[in-house]
Amino acid sequence: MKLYYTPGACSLAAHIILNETGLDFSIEAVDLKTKTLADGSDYLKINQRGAVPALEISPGVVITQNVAILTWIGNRSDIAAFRPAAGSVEQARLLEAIGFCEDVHSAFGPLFAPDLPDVVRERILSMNTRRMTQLETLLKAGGGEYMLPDQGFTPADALIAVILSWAPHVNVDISAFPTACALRDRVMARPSAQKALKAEGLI
Ligand SMILES: N[C@@H](CCC(=O)N[C@@H](CS)C(=O)NCC(=O)O)C(=O)O
Repeated sequence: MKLYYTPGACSLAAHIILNETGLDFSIEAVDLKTKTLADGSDYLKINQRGAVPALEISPGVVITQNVAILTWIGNRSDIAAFRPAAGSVEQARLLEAIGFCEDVHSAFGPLFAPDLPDVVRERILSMNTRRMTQLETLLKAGGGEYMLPDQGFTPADALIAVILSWAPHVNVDISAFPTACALRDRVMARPSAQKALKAEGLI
């Protein structure tokens, strides 16, 4: 199995979850600006949408989108919280949480664009505050430790932690959301996250 990633991008969540599972995998870096791999080859031939993560699950078979990749990895792990039974409420809750992470993702991702017009930035910042308020409310209601407190640590926690780690890089102050910040810090302190950060050259 090979994870296509860009250091610190949302692909870091799959990297953390792969480390949690102990499954065998390799990683390959993608330059998102040029859409190329380190050897200069064309990443668009691997994922025509040009985004990370992408996961090669067998030679020539690639899946994309965090929700599919995290689910696929979880289903191959022996961690119960990563692989709720098909059709169960727990599975629906996990997919719902990952979907909400993607809502938060879209309130941070566009802020990386260097040429974002002020009016658009203001719109996204306002959505960002709305999403962060929703996240903080959700976490507080559940005791604050995990996005899905009844299910424990899940891939949704890894994904939200990675997304929240972008805040300083896009000059967004999220200190008004202490429960979310604490979750981010707890996830990033896990050995699986530290190992992934090191492998991606971020620490
Ligand atoms: N919905 C996608 C989002 C993926 C995404 O936007 N990835 C970002 C990095 S965090 C990316 O590759 N952006 C560059 C691009 O889309 O060209 C998913 O869940 O995988």
